[in-house]
Amino acid sequence: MFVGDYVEFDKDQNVIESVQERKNFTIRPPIANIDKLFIVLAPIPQPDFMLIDKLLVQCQVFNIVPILIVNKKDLATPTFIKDVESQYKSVVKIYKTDIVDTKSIEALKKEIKGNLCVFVGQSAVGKSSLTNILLPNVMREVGQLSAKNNRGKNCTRETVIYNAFGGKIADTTGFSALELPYIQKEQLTDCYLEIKKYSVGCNYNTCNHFGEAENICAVKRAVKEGKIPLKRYQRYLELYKQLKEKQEKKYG
Ligand SMILES: Nc1nc2c(ncn2[C@@H]2O[C@H](COP(=O)(O)OP(=O)(O)O)[C@@H](O)[C@H]2O)c(=O)[nH]1
Ligand SMILES: [Mg+2]
Ligand SMILES: [Zn+2]
Repeated sequence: MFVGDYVEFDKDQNVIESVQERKNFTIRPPIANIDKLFIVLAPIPQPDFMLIDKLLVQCQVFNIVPILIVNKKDLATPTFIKDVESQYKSVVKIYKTDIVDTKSIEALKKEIKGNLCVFVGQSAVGKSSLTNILLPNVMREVGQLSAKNNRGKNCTRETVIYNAFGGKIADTTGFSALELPYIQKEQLTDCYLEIKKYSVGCNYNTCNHFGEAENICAVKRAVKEGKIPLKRYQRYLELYKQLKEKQEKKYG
């Protein structure tokens, strides 16, 4: 059983009779039937962009719509915002929020309607704070940034779903690391939408978009021309390598 499961419940016997088929589920955080993932990041703590990329891959694999929320915009420099936007604006809708400027959070309500939405992201980026503003009647525990290392501690211990704005919101335990879902390395291209877009121009459909020469690989050309963000491409290569090593270990 997962949080988010739809079940047949026998009220008289007080037992769950069956669990309906899941649209998707993730182990970390443990939750089923997610429609939208609200991926929260902030200038502090410093974003783990690899984590964000992995979450975006997870969304593609599990058929979840990702939404990127740049929280603590009150603390963000224009350079920071530009960096995030230049990396992600072509693949995911981005909202900029600040928990004091509650107007900035209004737009999220429309995204929630009709969907089970889950806040994810590093500890202390403001997931619980955002949930508290959206759900003023259920206060969630808000953590403090640790002054020592600016990393924040993990305050939210369980996953709970709330009804709101014609949809559902779940606040989860934060996490700092994420295993990629089990996919073949070849599938990774499809999960990086901007790479997928340009890969149709590669000369061979077996192109892996790293070892090939630029005149053969349209992805490499697009990176060179700045059409694919370099940092995203570099993390794609890193993930590709990780998946390759995993597969070789398995079938070694
Ligand atoms: N300046 C600023 N601080 C925020 C904002 N959102 C959250 N915080 C602070 O960041 C810290 C961590 O927030 P919390 O909601 O517990 O993060 P979570 O671990 O992601 O649930 C708390 O001290 C919040 O008050 C924001 O928009 N601006
Ligand atoms: Mg929290
Ligand atoms: Zn290629």
